[in-house]
Amino acid sequence: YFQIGQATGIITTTIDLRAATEANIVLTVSVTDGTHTIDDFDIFITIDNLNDRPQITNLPASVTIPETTVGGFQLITLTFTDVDTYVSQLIPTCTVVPAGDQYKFTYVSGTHKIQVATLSGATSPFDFETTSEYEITCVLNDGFQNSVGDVLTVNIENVNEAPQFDEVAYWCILTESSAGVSVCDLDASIVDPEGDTISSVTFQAGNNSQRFVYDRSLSTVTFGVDYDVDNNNMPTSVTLQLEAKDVNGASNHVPVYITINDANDNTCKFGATSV
Ligand SMILES: [Ca+2]
Ligand SMILES: [Ca+2]
Ligand SMILES: [Ca+2]
Ligand SMILES: [Ca+2]
Repeated sequence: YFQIGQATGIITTTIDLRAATEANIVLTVSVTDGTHTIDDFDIFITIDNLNDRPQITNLPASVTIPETTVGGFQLITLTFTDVDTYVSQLIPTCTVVPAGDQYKFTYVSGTHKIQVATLSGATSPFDFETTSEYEITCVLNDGFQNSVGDVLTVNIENVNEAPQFDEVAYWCILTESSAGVSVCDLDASIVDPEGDTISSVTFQAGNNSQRFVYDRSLSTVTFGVDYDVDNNNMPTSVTLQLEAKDVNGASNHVPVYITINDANDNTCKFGATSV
Protein backbone atom coordinates (compact mmCIF):
# COMPACT_ATOMS: atom_id res chain seq x y z
CA TYR A 1 0.00 0.00 0.00
CA PHE A 2 2.96 2.31 0.59
CA GLN A 3 6.21 3.54 -0.89
CA ILE A 4 9.00 5.75 0.36
CA GLY A 5 10.81 8.41 -1.61
CA GLN A 6 14.52 7.47 -1.49
CA ALA A 7 15.65 11.06 -1.69
CA THR A 8 12.90 12.68 0.33
CA GLY A 9 12.09 9.96 2.86
CA ILE A 10 8.42 10.77 2.39
CA ILE A 11 6.04 7.82 2.69
CA THR A 12 3.07 7.95 0.33
CA THR A 13 0.26 5.58 -0.57
CA THR A 14 0.46 3.46 -3.74
CA ILE A 15 -3.24 2.55 -3.88
CA ASP A 16 -6.54 4.16 -3.06
CA LEU A 17 -6.91 2.98 0.52
CA ARG A 18 -10.60 2.26 -0.03
CA ALA A 19 -9.25 -0.83 -1.77
CA ALA A 20 -7.27 -1.83 1.32
CA THR A 21 -8.34 -4.91 3.22
CA GLU A 22 -5.75 -4.83 6.05
CA ALA A 23 -6.21 -2.21 8.75
CA ASN A 24 -2.93 -2.68 10.63
CA ILE A 25 0.32 -2.48 8.73
CA VAL A 26 3.93 -2.41 9.93
CA LEU A 27 6.49 -0.71 7.69
CA THR A 28 10.15 -1.36 8.39
CA VAL A 29 12.29 1.50 7.09
CA SER A 30 15.99 1.01 6.52
CA VAL A 31 18.58 3.67 5.83
CA THR A 32 22.04 3.05 4.49
CA ASP A 33 25.03 5.26 3.73
CA GLY A 34 26.63 2.54 1.65
CA THR A 35 28.62 1.20 4.57
CA HIS A 36 26.25 0.99 7.49
CA THR A 37 22.56 0.15 7.46
CA ILE A 38 19.99 0.94 10.10
CA ASP A 39 16.91 -1.26 9.73
CA ASP A 40 15.26 -1.38 13.14
CA PHE A 41 12.88 1.47 12.47
CA ASP A 42 9.25 0.30 12.42
CA ILE A 43 6.26 2.46 11.54
CA PHE A 44 2.91 1.17 12.72
CA ILE A 45 0.09 2.32 10.46
CA THR A 46 -3.59 1.88 11.22
CA ILE A 47 -6.09 2.51 8.45
CA ASP A 48 -9.21 3.91 10.07
CA ASN A 49 -12.71 3.14 8.89
CA LEU A 50 -11.62 0.45 6.42
CA ASN A 51 -13.91 0.05 3.43
CA ASP A 52 -16.05 -3.03 4.09
CA ARG A 53 -16.58 -5.63 1.43
CA PRO A 54 -20.08 -5.56 -0.03
CA GLN A 55 -21.98 -8.74 0.74
CA ILE A 56 -24.74 -10.75 -0.87
CA THR A 57 -26.30 -11.87 2.40
CA ASN A 58 -28.38 -14.78 1.12
CA LEU A 59 -25.63 -16.52 -0.85
CA PRO A 60 -24.24 -19.17 -0.95
CA ALA A 61 -27.48 -21.07 -1.41
CA SER A 62 -28.92 -23.85 -3.52
CA VAL A 63 -32.25 -24.44 -5.22
CA THR A 64 -33.71 -27.52 -6.89
CA ILE A 65 -36.06 -27.23 -9.86
CA PRO A 66 -37.55 -29.82 -12.25
CA GLU A 67 -36.09 -30.02 -15.76
CA THR A 68 -39.44 -28.82 -17.12
CA THR A 69 -39.11 -25.38 -15.48
CA VAL A 70 -39.84 -22.63 -18.02
CA GLY A 71 -38.75 -19.01 -18.41
CA GLY A 72 -39.66 -16.45 -15.77
CA PHE A 73 -39.37 -18.83 -12.82
CA GLN A 74 -37.70 -16.99 -9.93
CA LEU A 75 -34.75 -18.77 -8.38
CA ILE A 76 -33.79 -16.24 -5.70
CA THR A 77 -34.07 -12.56 -4.75
CA LEU A 78 -30.60 -11.37 -3.80
CA THR A 79 -30.18 -9.19 -0.72
CA PHE A 80 -27.18 -6.85 -0.44
CA THR A 81 -25.43 -4.99 2.35
CA ASP A 82 -22.56 -2.53 2.22
CA VAL A 83 -21.99 0.20 4.78
CA ASP A 84 -19.69 2.22 2.54
CA THR A 85 -20.43 2.16 -1.17
CA TYR A 86 -18.57 4.20 -3.78
CA VAL A 87 -20.78 3.44 -6.76
CA SER A 88 -24.25 4.84 -7.40
CA GLN A 89 -25.85 1.40 -7.39
CA LEU A 90 -24.69 -2.07 -6.37
CA ILE A 91 -25.24 -4.39 -9.33
CA PRO A 92 -23.90 -7.94 -9.16
CA THR A 93 -22.03 -9.52 -12.05
CA CYS A 94 -23.11 -13.14 -12.29
CA THR A 95 -21.36 -15.87 -14.26
CA VAL A 96 -22.68 -19.35 -14.93
CA VAL A 97 -20.83 -22.66 -15.01
CA PRO A 98 -21.03 -24.45 -17.48
CA ALA A 99 -19.91 -21.30 -19.27
CA GLY A 100 -21.94 -21.89 -22.43
CA ASP A 101 -25.18 -21.89 -20.43
CA GLN A 102 -25.20 -18.26 -19.29
CA TYR A 103 -28.21 -17.62 -21.58
CA LYS A 104 -30.40 -19.89 -19.44
CA PHE A 105 -30.52 -17.40 -16.57
CA THR A 106 -31.27 -13.69 -16.28
CA TYR A 107 -30.70 -11.14 -13.53
CA VAL A 108 -33.36 -8.45 -13.10
CA SER A 109 -31.54 -5.46 -11.64
CA GLY A 110 -34.70 -3.65 -10.54
CA THR A 111 -35.90 -6.50 -8.34
CA HIS A 112 -32.56 -8.24 -7.63
CA LYS A 113 -34.05 -11.50 -8.86
CA ILE A 114 -32.23 -14.28 -10.64
CA GLN A 115 -34.70 -16.11 -12.84
CA VAL A 116 -34.91 -18.69 -15.58
CA ALA A 117 -34.49 -17.07 -19.00
CA THR A 118 -37.41 -17.11 -21.41
CA LEU A 119 -36.46 -18.92 -24.59
CA SER A 120 -38.32 -18.74 -27.87
CA GLY A 121 -41.11 -21.30 -28.08
CA ALA A 122 -41.63 -21.16 -24.28
CA THR A 123 -39.60 -24.31 -23.88
CA SER A 124 -37.61 -25.20 -20.80
CA PRO A 125 -33.89 -24.42 -21.14
CA PHE A 126 -33.10 -27.45 -18.99
CA ASP A 127 -32.48 -31.08 -19.76
CA PHE A 128 -31.55 -33.26 -16.79
CA GLU A 129 -30.00 -35.86 -19.08
CA THR A 130 -27.54 -33.24 -20.41
CA THR A 131 -26.78 -31.03 -17.38
CA SER A 132 -28.05 -31.63 -13.85
CA GLU A 133 -26.27 -28.82 -11.99
CA TYR A 134 -25.37 -25.16 -12.59
CA GLU A 135 -23.29 -22.82 -10.47
CA ILE A 136 -24.07 -19.11 -10.65
CA THR A 137 -21.35 -17.00 -9.04
CA CYS A 138 -22.31 -13.39 -8.32
CA VAL A 139 -19.86 -10.63 -7.44
CA LEU A 140 -20.79 -7.20 -6.06
CA ASN A 141 -18.33 -4.36 -6.44
CA ASP A 142 -18.61 -1.21 -4.32
CA GLY A 143 -16.07 0.67 -6.45
CA PHE A 144 -13.07 -0.83 -4.65
CA GLN A 145 -14.00 -4.13 -2.98
CA ASN A 146 -15.62 -7.26 -4.33
CA SER A 147 -17.95 -9.57 -2.45
CA VAL A 148 -16.60 -13.10 -2.16
CA GLY A 149 -17.94 -16.64 -2.06
CA ASP A 150 -21.44 -15.92 -3.37
CA VAL A 151 -22.59 -18.93 -5.35
CA LEU A 152 -26.11 -20.07 -6.19
CA THR A 153 -26.18 -23.80 -6.97
CA VAL A 154 -29.09 -24.79 -9.20
CA ASN A 155 -29.89 -28.51 -9.14
CA ILE A 156 -32.00 -29.85 -11.99
CA GLU A 157 -34.36 -32.66 -11.05
CA ASN A 158 -35.25 -35.45 -13.45
CA VAL A 159 -38.77 -35.61 -14.86
CA ASN A 160 -39.82 -38.67 -16.82
CA GLU A 161 -40.60 -37.52 -20.36
CA ALA A 162 -43.07 -39.25 -22.62
CA PRO A 163 -42.09 -40.94 -25.89
CA GLN A 164 -42.07 -38.61 -28.89
CA PHE A 165 -43.49 -39.23 -32.37
CA ASP A 166 -41.68 -37.90 -35.44
CA GLU A 167 -44.92 -36.39 -36.83
CA VAL A 168 -47.83 -34.51 -35.26
CA ALA A 169 -50.30 -36.77 -37.12
CA TYR A 170 -50.32 -39.78 -39.48
CA TRP A 171 -52.51 -40.70 -42.45
CA CYS A 172 -53.50 -44.17 -43.58
CA ILE A 173 -55.54 -45.38 -46.56
CA LEU A 174 -57.00 -48.90 -46.43
CA THR A 175 -59.35 -50.79 -48.70
CA GLU A 176 -62.15 -52.79 -47.11
CA SER A 177 -61.06 -56.39 -46.74
CA SER A 178 -60.87 -59.32 -44.40
CA ALA A 179 -58.92 -58.89 -41.16
CA GLY A 180 -55.21 -58.42 -41.72
CA VAL A 181 -55.38 -58.15 -45.54
CA SER A 182 -55.32 -54.45 -46.43
CA VAL A 183 -52.32 -52.70 -44.86
CA CYS A 184 -51.01 -49.13 -44.71
CA ASP A 185 -47.58 -47.98 -43.56
CA LEU A 186 -47.42 -45.07 -41.06
CA ASP A 187 -43.62 -45.03 -41.13
CA ALA A 188 -43.74 -43.64 -37.59
CA SER A 189 -40.54 -43.19 -35.61
CA ILE A 190 -41.20 -43.20 -31.86
CA VAL A 191 -38.37 -42.53 -29.42
CA ASP A 192 -38.14 -41.80 -25.72
CA PRO A 193 -36.08 -38.65 -25.03
CA GLU A 194 -34.25 -40.41 -22.19
CA GLY A 195 -33.81 -43.68 -24.02
CA ASP A 196 -36.36 -45.47 -21.83
CA THR A 197 -37.87 -48.65 -23.21
CA ILE A 198 -41.23 -47.98 -24.88
CA SER A 199 -43.48 -50.60 -23.34
CA SER A 200 -46.53 -50.25 -25.62
CA VAL A 201 -47.79 -48.55 -28.79
CA THR A 202 -51.53 -49.09 -29.26
CA PHE A 203 -54.68 -47.31 -30.37
CA GLN A 204 -56.62 -45.71 -27.53
CA ALA A 205 -60.06 -47.21 -26.93
CA GLY A 206 -63.07 -45.69 -28.65
CA ASN A 207 -64.15 -44.56 -32.12
CA ASN A 208 -64.08 -48.08 -33.66
CA SER A 209 -60.49 -48.65 -32.56
CA GLN A 210 -61.21 -52.32 -31.86
CA ARG A 211 -61.54 -52.81 -35.64
CA PHE A 212 -57.93 -51.71 -36.28
CA VAL A 213 -54.55 -53.09 -35.28
CA TYR A 214 -51.22 -51.27 -35.13
CA ASP A 215 -48.14 -53.40 -35.72
CA ARG A 216 -45.25 -51.87 -33.78
CA SER A 217 -42.44 -53.70 -35.53
CA LEU A 218 -43.61 -52.71 -39.03
CA SER A 219 -45.36 -49.42 -38.14
CA THR A 220 -48.37 -50.58 -40.15
CA VAL A 221 -52.13 -50.48 -39.63
CA THR A 222 -54.51 -53.19 -40.73
CA PHE A 223 -58.01 -54.41 -39.93
CA GLY A 224 -58.63 -56.43 -36.79
CA VAL A 225 -62.00 -57.55 -38.19
CA ASP A 226 -63.49 -58.27 -41.60
CA TYR A 227 -64.20 -54.71 -42.70
CA ASP A 228 -67.15 -53.84 -44.95
CA VAL A 229 -68.24 -50.27 -45.75
CA ASP A 230 -71.18 -51.22 -47.98
CA ASN A 231 -74.64 -50.29 -46.78
CA ASN A 232 -72.98 -48.02 -44.18
CA ASN A 233 -71.99 -51.05 -42.15
CA MET A 234 -68.73 -49.49 -41.08
CA PRO A 235 -67.43 -45.93 -41.48
CA THR A 236 -65.25 -44.89 -44.42
CA SER A 237 -63.13 -42.62 -42.29
CA VAL A 238 -61.96 -43.05 -38.72
CA THR A 239 -59.68 -40.93 -36.53
CA LEU A 240 -57.84 -42.92 -33.89
CA GLN A 241 -55.28 -41.90 -31.26
CA LEU A 242 -52.04 -43.85 -31.35
CA GLU A 243 -50.57 -43.93 -27.85
CA ALA A 244 -46.98 -44.76 -26.88
CA LYS A 245 -46.08 -45.42 -23.25
CA ASP A 246 -42.63 -45.79 -21.67
CA VAL A 247 -41.70 -48.23 -18.90
CA ASN A 248 -42.04 -45.47 -16.31
CA GLY A 249 -45.64 -44.76 -17.28
CA ALA A 250 -45.31 -41.52 -19.27
CA SER A 251 -47.45 -41.56 -22.41
CA ASN A 252 -48.03 -39.45 -25.48
CA HIS A 253 -50.46 -39.81 -28.38
CA VAL A 254 -51.01 -38.48 -31.90
CA PRO A 255 -54.01 -38.77 -34.25
CA VAL A 256 -54.06 -41.28 -37.10
CA TYR A 257 -56.52 -40.36 -39.87
CA ILE A 258 -57.71 -43.57 -41.55
CA THR A 259 -59.64 -43.61 -44.81
CA ILE A 260 -61.29 -46.89 -45.84
CA ASN A 261 -61.99 -47.21 -49.56
CA ASP A 262 -64.85 -49.26 -50.92
CA ALA A 263 -63.73 -52.36 -52.79
CA ASN A 264 -65.69 -53.66 -55.77
CA ASP A 265 -66.83 -56.66 -53.79
CA ASN A 266 -70.60 -56.58 -54.26
CA THR A 267 -72.47 -58.03 -57.21
CA CYS A 268 -73.28 -55.44 -59.87
CA LYS A 269 -76.86 -54.99 -60.94
CA PHE A 270 -77.16 -54.35 -64.67
CA GLY A 271 -80.12 -52.42 -66.03
CA ALA A 272 -81.56 -52.82 -69.47
CA THR A 273 -79.16 -51.79 -72.18
CA SER A 274 -79.58 -51.26 -75.86
CA VAL A 275 -76.91 -51.39 -78.50
CA1 LIG B 1 -17.93 -1.07 1.04
CA1 LIG C 1 -34.86 -34.30 -20.57
CA1 LIG D 1 -35.89 -36.65 -17.89
CA1 LIG E 1 -39.24 -41.44 -20.62
